[in-house]
Amino acid sequence: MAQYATIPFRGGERVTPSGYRLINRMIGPLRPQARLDSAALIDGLLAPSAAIPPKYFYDALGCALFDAICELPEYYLTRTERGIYAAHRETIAAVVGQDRQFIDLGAGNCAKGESWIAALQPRRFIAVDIAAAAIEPALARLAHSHPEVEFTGVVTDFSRTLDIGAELDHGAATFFYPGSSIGNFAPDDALGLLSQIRDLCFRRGGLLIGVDVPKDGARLAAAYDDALGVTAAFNRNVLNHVNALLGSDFDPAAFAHVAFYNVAASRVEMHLEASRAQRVAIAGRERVFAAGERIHTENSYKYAPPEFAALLRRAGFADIAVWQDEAGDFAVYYAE
Ligand code: AVJ
Repeated sequence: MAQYATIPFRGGERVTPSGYRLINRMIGPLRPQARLDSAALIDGLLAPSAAIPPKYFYDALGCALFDAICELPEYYLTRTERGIYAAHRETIAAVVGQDRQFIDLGAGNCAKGESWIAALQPRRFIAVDIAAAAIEPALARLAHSHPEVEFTGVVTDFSRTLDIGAELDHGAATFFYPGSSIGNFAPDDALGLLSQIRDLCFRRGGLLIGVDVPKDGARLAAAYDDALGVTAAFNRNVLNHVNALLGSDFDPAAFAHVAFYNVAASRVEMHLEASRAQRVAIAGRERVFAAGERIHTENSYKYAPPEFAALLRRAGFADIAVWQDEAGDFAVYYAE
């Protein structure tokens, strides 16, 4: 059974100007499974081809570095998606519908979700993220500037299961999954997550999702290996986070950032490459890295619109609308 620890956050219970009682709250972590998770993390590090799941990027510094990545000239994703929303705000809002519960998946700083509040007028805003440190201050800010909306923060790792059903009410729901975060899942796992979202939409509702599109490999590589080295720092910082979680002694400076577009798999891959041979102590074991050996830290899958629409249909969605920027660099879908 899910365990719930309810942490009150700024706002608590309050009465809105129009007399509604709203309860703002933080819930989670759902399914605390720290033991299971660190066992999987250790297995991944000790495996012949070492890997770290990308969810470990997002400690406090990782969240700050990701926010910086979104401002980089090379990282076209965030600003292109924002441009699509700005250009089609009214049309999208008419298709999505107002007065719903709005579930912001992987909400982070909630900036993209907040940009929809005025147009969609959600009754409830539920921010779901693995990083409490990111959503808690964001929700405190939003609760202050949007007194008519009830805010809930749910801290959970939905990379395996999206078990947020208990936090939803019976009204129609709009799921929001922006930023091409779905790209972190291999296609089969993406289908699994989309199917779970589809199951939670059964009482009327839909999914508004932003997904990156395959393009020139050099542009993609630059987006994930910027001139300032912010993405390199973001990638290396995962080792600081792992050290904090496991007590391991990775030296982030001894690993180089590697990012490239794997055309055959239609994904950008990020790796950390050992600059020299080294030994790392991990949970009472020793992992020897040869010079040039890599730790795989992220896949970021890209989908052409017909492919992604087909994936949505396989997940059980029927009506699918797509909006793109003029260059076709990014795509936004609403699926019911
Ligand atoms: C948050 C997973 C969408 O894959 O583009 C950014 C993460 N990694 N730069 C992405 C990321 C390197 C980002 N997602």
